Amino acid sequence: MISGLGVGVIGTGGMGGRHARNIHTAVGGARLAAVMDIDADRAGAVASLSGAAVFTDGEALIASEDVDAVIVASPDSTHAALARACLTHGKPALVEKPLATELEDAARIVEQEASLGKRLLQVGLMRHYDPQHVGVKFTLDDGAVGRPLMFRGWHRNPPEATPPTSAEVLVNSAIHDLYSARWLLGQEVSEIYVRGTTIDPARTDQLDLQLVTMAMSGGSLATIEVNKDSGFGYEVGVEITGSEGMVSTPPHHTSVVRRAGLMSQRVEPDWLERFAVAYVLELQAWTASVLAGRVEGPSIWDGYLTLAAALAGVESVSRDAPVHVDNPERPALYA
Ligand code: ISE
Repeated sequence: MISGLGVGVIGTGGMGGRHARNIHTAVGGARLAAVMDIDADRAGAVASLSGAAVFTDGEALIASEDVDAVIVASPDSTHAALARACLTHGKPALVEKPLATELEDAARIVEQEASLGKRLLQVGLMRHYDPQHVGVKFTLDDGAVGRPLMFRGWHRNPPEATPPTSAEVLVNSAIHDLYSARWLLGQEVSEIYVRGTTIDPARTDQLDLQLVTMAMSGGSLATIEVNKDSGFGYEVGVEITGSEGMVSTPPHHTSVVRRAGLMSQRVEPDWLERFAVAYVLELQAWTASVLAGRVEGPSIWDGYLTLAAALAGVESVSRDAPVHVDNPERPALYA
């Protein structure tokens, strides 16, 4: 008999493909049981790693008896319905960010999970597992730099074949930094103001460089620079100013080369390389928590609040004004 948590992965693009490989090669206690993609060939190539079953329908994978837990890594607009199907089938799931693209859908998922009375879902807000971010969190929680006063995040991306819309820059990318600000400061976003500019003049109204300014519920300030076409590769970091000092993530963790009068460091090309370790740690922690019957990582409440802030940011862009962010009372399940 094959043992281990049978994991089904929905979506086998860059992120889903990486999750499937990590489940197969790097996560003890889990096995790749099934994969789903509307592109059956792409799903078949990933399934061949482990002899996993291939599906072209997400709900059929979720319902499969051989699937104990699910990873949802399909396009953003499909996350909400698949998250709800996992709850309906009582299957624990790691749902990639954003939890949903509409706030009403995210609220419905929160209600559905709350009615079950226990957490089954985790959201793929994976900076939570990046050793560099975790180091900053430890320093802050230790009180080593005093009371946190200001968060500054930078998030520079390589260009994409289809450039994101202004809204996608916030809902798909900046959502990670919104989580980092909330998690590291231990405060919610109470007001957001976003301005943007277009990097390539050939594009029309796509604001692919955005500056996010926020007021936080505990009185701290926060800014995020999101650049979707950096021209040099991928770079994500945070810096926090405290009342007694500052703490930041280190620069790139690639080797430093000194040669011919120059000192240089290779820049990671994309998130799959920059966060390679974090993706493994995320799945190891998720699998262990599912096996222990206690899902613990970033919750759908985090998914809901980060989406609320990102969508308020979208509204801020269109109104060119600061927008208040509603933070409803935290349900007991997410205390
Ligand atoms: C992508 O979907 C991710 O999750 C990456 O972490 C982020 O840096 C990138 O901007 C997103 O498009």
